[in-house]
Amino acid sequence: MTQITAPHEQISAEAFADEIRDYLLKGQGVKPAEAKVEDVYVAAATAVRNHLLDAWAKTREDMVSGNTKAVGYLSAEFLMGRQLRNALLNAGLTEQFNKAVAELGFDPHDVITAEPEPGLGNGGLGRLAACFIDSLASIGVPAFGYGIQYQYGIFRQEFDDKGRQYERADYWLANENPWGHTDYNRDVRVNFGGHVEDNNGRRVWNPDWSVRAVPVDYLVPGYESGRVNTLRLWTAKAYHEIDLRAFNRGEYYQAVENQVKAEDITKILYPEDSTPQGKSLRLQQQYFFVAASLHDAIRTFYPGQDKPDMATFPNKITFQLNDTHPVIGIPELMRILIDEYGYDWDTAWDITTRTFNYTCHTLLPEALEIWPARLIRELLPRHMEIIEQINERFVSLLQTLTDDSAKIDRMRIVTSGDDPQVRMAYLATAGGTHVNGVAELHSQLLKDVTLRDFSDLFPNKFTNVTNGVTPRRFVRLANPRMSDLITEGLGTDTWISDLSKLEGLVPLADDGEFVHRFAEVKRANKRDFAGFAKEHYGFDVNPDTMFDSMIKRLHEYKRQSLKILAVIARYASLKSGETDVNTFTPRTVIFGAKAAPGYAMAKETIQLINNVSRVINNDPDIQGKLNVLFPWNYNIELSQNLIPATELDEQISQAGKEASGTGNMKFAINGALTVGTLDGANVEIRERVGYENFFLFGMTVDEVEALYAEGYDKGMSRQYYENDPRLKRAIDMVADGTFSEGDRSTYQNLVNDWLSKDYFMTLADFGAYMDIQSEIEKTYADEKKWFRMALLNTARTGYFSSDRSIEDYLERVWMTGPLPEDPQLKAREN
Ligand code: B1H
Repeated sequence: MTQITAPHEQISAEAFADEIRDYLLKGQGVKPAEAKVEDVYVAAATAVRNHLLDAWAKTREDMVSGNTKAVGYLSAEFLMGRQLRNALLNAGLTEQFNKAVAELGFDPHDVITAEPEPGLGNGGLGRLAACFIDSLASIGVPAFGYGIQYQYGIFRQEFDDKGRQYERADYWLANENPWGHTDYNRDVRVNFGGHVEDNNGRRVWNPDWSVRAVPVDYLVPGYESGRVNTLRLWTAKAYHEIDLRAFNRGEYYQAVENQVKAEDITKILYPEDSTPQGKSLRLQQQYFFVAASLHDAIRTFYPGQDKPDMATFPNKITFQLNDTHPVIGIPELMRILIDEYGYDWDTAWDITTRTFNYTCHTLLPEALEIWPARLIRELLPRHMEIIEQINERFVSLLQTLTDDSAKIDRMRIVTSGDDPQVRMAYLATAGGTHVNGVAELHSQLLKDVTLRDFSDLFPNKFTNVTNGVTPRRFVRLANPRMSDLITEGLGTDTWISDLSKLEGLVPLADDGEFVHRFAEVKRANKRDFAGFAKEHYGFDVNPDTMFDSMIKRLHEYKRQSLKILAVIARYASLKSGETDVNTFTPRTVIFGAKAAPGYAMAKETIQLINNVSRVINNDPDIQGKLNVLFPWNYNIELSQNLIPATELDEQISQAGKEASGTGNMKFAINGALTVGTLDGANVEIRERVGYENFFLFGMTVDEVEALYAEGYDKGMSRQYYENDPRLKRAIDMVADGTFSEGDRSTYQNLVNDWLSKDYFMTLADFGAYMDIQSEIEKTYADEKKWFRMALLNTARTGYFSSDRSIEDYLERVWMTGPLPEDPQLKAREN
């Protein structure tokens, strides 16, 4: 097979060291002997970035001059993680870097970890965007990621002495940022407010304030593709930063009011995962980045043209709406086409609907963004007019398709009544060509439930693209030992760009020696994690225990409380002697989770986990056989350290609530076994790894529905509590102050909820969960069997590469593909 690799791979370690020295002096103004590790990080990042610039310019040029439609991935979040190691890998410069840095007297690992982690996302949705742009570049598809450079990313989580979460600002830009290039010369004016006037039948928007959108460009190098795409994150600046007259009057705050108002727009990431708040500032953020991006795409593809032929726009670029956050782009493109370029409505609508596609990431009704029309009108009066017109025409269209007036009413984009609301998911569905869910089950439920009326009338709009994760970051970089073993087993490393090749490991599951080495890799990774946990958190971790992890945002539907109740139940049975401490399978249970700052129930759960940890870890009766760890501030770095060391992965959401999950994929590929419900992508993971290699438990979507129909959340959960002594004992311990130094009020909300509502059916699934945990322990006792199953998980989950997701988008949604290969790039035979 021929692989394309970038020409710069030829550079020697000595030459790379010279470049670093050069940037140390020219950039940082220091000689190597004076350099701090932070200086070396900046200089090395600059060096690797500079190696990518030619390919970056060439990729842009080929994109604009060629006939390959580009992809614009519009996303309010890109959770990138640290860049240096990834850039080195994709540019083929890792070896040179390691040697060069050592030559300069530094430890490569220290240089890598000097980089602050950019946390410009909440969780899965933002990380998915980061995986997708890596895959787009690796496949060689011309693409832009468009988003926001928040000055403060997701908050830094800390715990107080009571185990409660508190949040600190994440000022990731406190030091030099060698990756982002602020391009002041390609700024865009973004307008807000004001009113709309009629001028001889033409609508004219007179805004009353504007903000300067300045792009910060990040290079997105493909893995051995020689292609480098752009992640363009916008930052907000004021046009008039200071009011000198106010300043001279001594009104210092008023003097900078304008600057504050503008810069506030990109100040901070909203930390809500799945429950968006209908706040004006959030709408400002959304419009700000989407308007700047659309404008940027038009000027990129029609350089120097005042009246471009916008009918060709959908052939130049296709925009993917990552959830509803960028959906205001639909009326914005309509406004540009009609008001600025003079197209008639129908032509504009045709262009617009062919330009956008929409990915929905949820099933929770509260996660679907709904904006009060009043708020949109105040900030974007012309857009609200356009949305109303879209709605009217859409309702007329529906009237030609159905006589069912109740259905038409349910499908309105703008609801009727005194305080009309705009349903952004409906606007996205009506205003684009395709709508996709993120796993098979999720896409099916979108059609059957969430967007059922739409799927009845427009069945061809709907499709599925199952999520994926990048094998570069989450296998090759996170798990070098396993990567080497895979390469040895397959006799090639081409699996890194074609993960389906992992299938070739299947026969090795019957090779005892290979399975043994696979187990050795896991053990070594566990020891590494123990070291990491000691260094960063001060935890004492026993690597001779089963590593059982649950890492994800804290949300009731994900059911961290099911896990912690099971831990408490196990603790109680160890305490009472029902379970023998000496024969029990020792476990280290690891949680990582941030709670939205205003989500009280989630915060109480965090407090409970921390206190269960404190009590159990310090109980001499348990002899260290059961440990609960809760490393704070779960982020990409922690995930890259923990996932390769994990043996059991918990994916235990209530069926029908997790759209996909992507952590589940990262764990399975890295040889952890999953205990999970039939939810999200778990369903497909189980299909692929084989039912016998997955620990399934719990109710199905249909069973959940049936139980709601019986009135479960109207008080039935109490029966489960009364009927299962293990469950009763665990909940009683939470209620009686065992984990709150005797205070019975600490977990009152949790306990009351479990016993009166329990909407996500934690209690109803508890018995099945305890049973499967016993089975897991039995299996774990048979080490050969366990690691054979684990190897089969790795071998059969190549499908969950984000490269495959992107191929599916290309074929089902975007109708485009890679750029023709660049003859300037060197071909490497494999
Ligand atoms: C997902 C979100 C989300 N779904 C609102 N929805 C947000 C919604 O800032 N907000 O308001 C932020 C994020 N995130 C996740 O997307 C799903 O829960 C996962 O199941 C899925 O794997 C992931 C990627 O598709």
